[in-house]
Amino acid sequence: MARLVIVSNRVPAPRERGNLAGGLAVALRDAIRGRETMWFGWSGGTVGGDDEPPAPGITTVGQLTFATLDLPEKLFRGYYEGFSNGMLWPLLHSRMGLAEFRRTDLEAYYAVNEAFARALAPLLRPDDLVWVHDYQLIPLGAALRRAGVTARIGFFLHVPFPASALFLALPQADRLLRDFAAYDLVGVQVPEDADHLTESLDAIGIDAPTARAFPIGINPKSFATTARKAETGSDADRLRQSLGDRALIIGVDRLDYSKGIPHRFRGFAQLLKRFPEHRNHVTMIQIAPVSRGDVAQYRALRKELDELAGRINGENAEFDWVPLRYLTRAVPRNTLAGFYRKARIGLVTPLRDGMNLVAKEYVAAQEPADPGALVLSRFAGAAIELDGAVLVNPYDPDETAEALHHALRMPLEERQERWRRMMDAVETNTASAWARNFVSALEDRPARG
Ligand code: GDG
Repeated sequence: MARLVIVSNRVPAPRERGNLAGGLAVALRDAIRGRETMWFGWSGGTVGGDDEPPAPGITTVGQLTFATLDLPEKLFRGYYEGFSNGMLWPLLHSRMGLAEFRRTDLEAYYAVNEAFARALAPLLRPDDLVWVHDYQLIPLGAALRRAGVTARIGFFLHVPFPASALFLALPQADRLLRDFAAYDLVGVQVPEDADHLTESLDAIGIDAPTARAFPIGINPKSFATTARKAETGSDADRLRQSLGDRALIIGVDRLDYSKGIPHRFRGFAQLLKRFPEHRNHVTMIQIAPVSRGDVAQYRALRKELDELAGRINGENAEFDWVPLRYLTRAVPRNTLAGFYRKARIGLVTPLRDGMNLVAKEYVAAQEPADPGALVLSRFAGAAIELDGAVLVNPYDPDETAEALHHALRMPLEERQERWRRMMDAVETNTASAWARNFVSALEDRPARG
């Protein structure tokens, strides 16, 4: 079996390496099992000055080798906070108004990708399968080719790809698009992203492999087990006691403007205003761990949410009922699973999202005999598979309020029927199926060497 080489901006932290606990690591666990694998990426550390980064640190745990690179502080800022998160993230989520372009950031982005390639190329063998992840590393494939790498290289974009009229507003968009031609396989979440990418490539006449949709998923069996166990845990117990017999609505997102959290809060406020029969009978909890707190747009969002949550509670609370509980801390994964299971409604309303795994986790966590309902944005990749959800346009708080009202009154039979349909999808497109399908599609590509 060919060796698998995974490249992502972040690699699992040393303490997670034994059991691969974090996001992408969980998804890749099955693809890695039984296969010699190297995982290459940024170490999480920076070094002073603008110098060439030191040689990668290499550690091996069983069949898995981690190779991680420290990055020069200044380059890192331009690459990560500047171009990746300050420019590409908003652009790829169709939020050009939030994007900030600086030529120096673009150059840092390319310089880091070149540094990654210089450090990685000597570690590669011609028959490796190299799998590059996400928008921080679009130019890596081309940089590896320049360094003489002939191995098969695939790229997967975890976030959406916008319509070409929007993408082509990016300064030097053609340079970035040309980089896709170095890959043997390009994967995106849903067919719409593939169409959009093709449209941009065609617009400037680039012959790159046709992008294909590989919808990412979770491991529903283990998540359901976690949720079932957590249901009797002390956190779920405290939550239950604090709610009394009120229905729970849950939202869980990194604190990110793509997730539509302010719109969601307004939708909840509209529910209380327009359908007052729910007042004092429903409580919403929003878990939104702070993310990218060094980027100005994220600080502004946090401030907006602080004010909005304060106002909604100020205007609606009773002396014995606080309608909205808002936490900017992360909660442990098993606690989260227990909370999903307790919630009558999962409220997932991104303005734009590649897939959205929270929607799938909420479904997997439900009790089959008495499942909750999912209210889901039609602009999440997950909406294509989860057609048993109540779909909303998240920009309209009234539509969200109406969907919540409908979901809160949904009869058991309808909830069961919708849940079964969603669970079938979650059980089909699992994390392991995603990884297996991508790796085997890459393996099917002819070698270049
Ligand atoms: C990107 C794309 C795509 C959240 N809060 C806590 C917590 N989480 C976990 C959730 C879920 C994960 O974080 C978030 O995943 P999403 O898919 O919802 O969103 P992004 O982080 O934006 O991910 C997205 C994904 O990549 C994969 O390709 O689906 O579209 O944007 O697993 O449960 N986990 C814990 N505590 C929290 O407070 N433990």
